[in-house]
Amino acid sequence: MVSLGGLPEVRLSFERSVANAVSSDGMVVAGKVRTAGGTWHAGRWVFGEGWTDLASTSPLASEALAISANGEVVVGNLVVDSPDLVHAFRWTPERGLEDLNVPYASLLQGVVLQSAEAISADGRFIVGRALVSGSTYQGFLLDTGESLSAEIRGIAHLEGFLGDPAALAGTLELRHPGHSDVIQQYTVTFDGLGRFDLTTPLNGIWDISLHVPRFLKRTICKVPVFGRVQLSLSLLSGDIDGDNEVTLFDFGRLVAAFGSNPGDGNWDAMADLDGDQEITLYDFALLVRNFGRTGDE
Ligand SMILES: [Ca+2]
Ligand SMILES: [Ca+2]
Repeated sequence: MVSLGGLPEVRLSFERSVANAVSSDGMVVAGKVRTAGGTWHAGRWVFGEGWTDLASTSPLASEALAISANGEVVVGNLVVDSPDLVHAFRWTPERGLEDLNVPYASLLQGVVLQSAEAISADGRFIVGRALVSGSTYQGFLLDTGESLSAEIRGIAHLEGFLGDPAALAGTLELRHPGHSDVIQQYTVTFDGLGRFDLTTPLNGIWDISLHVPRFLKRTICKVPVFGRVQLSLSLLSGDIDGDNEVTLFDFGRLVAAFGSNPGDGNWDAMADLDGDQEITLYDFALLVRNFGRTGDE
């Protein structure tokens, strides 16, 4: 449990903050903070940084009620100096605090967006309370038409591999859960520790597969890809011919290249399973360990 405190300059207030919503990784919170002037303002709390007053330019009250999965879009309501009394707002790091009635005025026609109460994980859809024709309150669903990208960060544990993972390239596939059709494919490169990082506009629940030459494919099912996702994948070695099984065909290629070094006529880089630039008994041992195995679908 973490106590979220309040604004650093407001230490003596009995009520200092209220938290209403949290990002998918738990690192960013939206809510309200008591200001030095005693007003509640919409606030955004970031782990390790504390609260920021999102409405510091206004003397009037506001409150953040919802946040996108990546913590970058905050919505809520703010008191306005007009007969409408209160308006829905959106805050982003790039655009700051915006009254939602302004950028989407052409979609509203007699409707005043008074409070934004929830936002979809990808930041595209906002719902809340609207005042319609000045007479009734109704829920609203606003399609902003703008989705946030999601970030997939991962680490590939490459069994028995002693070479530099940065010299390898892998293929990462997104498929709908339980389906075989690949919806999107990305080439991933690794750092020296096998870490990779990519962004995708395809927010959703995905089966994610990683294939790296020499290794059996690894799939993680039903990964919620919103905001920032962290994956850890252990890849088993031995698939020299790339058919996602370790069989006699892989064994045959290893035997044909046995004892070779780069530059030799029978050198086969794929058979160098441990990546030490020689085809030796160590490569053979990796193949034997996984003989008969099949990679994930
Ligand atoms: Ca194979
Ligand atoms: Ca080797």
